[in-house]
Amino acid sequence: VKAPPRLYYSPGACSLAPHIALAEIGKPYELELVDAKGGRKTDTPEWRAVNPKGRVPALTGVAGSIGGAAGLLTEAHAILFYLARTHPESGLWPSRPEDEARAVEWMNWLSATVHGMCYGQIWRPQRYVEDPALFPAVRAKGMSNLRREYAYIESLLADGREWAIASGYSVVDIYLLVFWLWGRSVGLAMEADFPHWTALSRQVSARPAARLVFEAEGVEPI
Ligand SMILES: N[C@@H](CCC(=O)N[C@@H](CS)C(=O)NCC(=O)O)C(=O)O
Repeated sequence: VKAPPRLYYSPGACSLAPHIALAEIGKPYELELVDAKGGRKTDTPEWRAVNPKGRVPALTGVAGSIGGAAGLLTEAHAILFYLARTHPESGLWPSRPEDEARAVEWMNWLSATVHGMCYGQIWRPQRYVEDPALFPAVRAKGMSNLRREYAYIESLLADGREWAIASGYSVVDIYLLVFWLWGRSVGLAMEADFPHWTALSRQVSARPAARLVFEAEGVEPI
């Protein structure tokens, strides 16, 4: 019998998305806490021996290797894809190629531009410049980049669609919920300025899976 997958996570981090996907799927899984806000335990030799990237999320039990623990899968996008794709009954991954391509399009952009660039600048300015005196300027630029990308997300969701991609509820909506929560945590007026995105995020967060995970990670519900 195959051991249940273990998700390495930090409360409220992007690992929240695969955590909700696991809860949606409803099969047994294990959790291992890597860090509670601050990023210290992610950048230790112990954790890098497991995940050389020094980040969360990571999922066990997937054939292959990225140079750390055998069978470890990293990248929120890849983990969401894998979980949804291996549990077609969950309906979390679309089946038509054009919908699949849209899901990849959303998740790649959210991961690289919104997370990697904007939140990297806001939360990890030391990745961009050495001089701490310049951190406030990097953070400010990150916030203005974020506002532009968030306005763009809102404009896409304002066309009357119920979910991010045409085929219905998917891992993309779960991923979008994480970015909604992060917007709230950096002080954006999410309800007032992003009403369509807020409606979508409320639909996700009202589901039993998200409620369970909010409770488990101590995330304030929407
Ligand atoms: N590209 C990766 C980024 C993962 C990432 O940056 N995770 C954050 C939490 S949201 C993290 O582990 N930060 C700790 C650190 O950078 O030390 C993904 O999408 O999974």
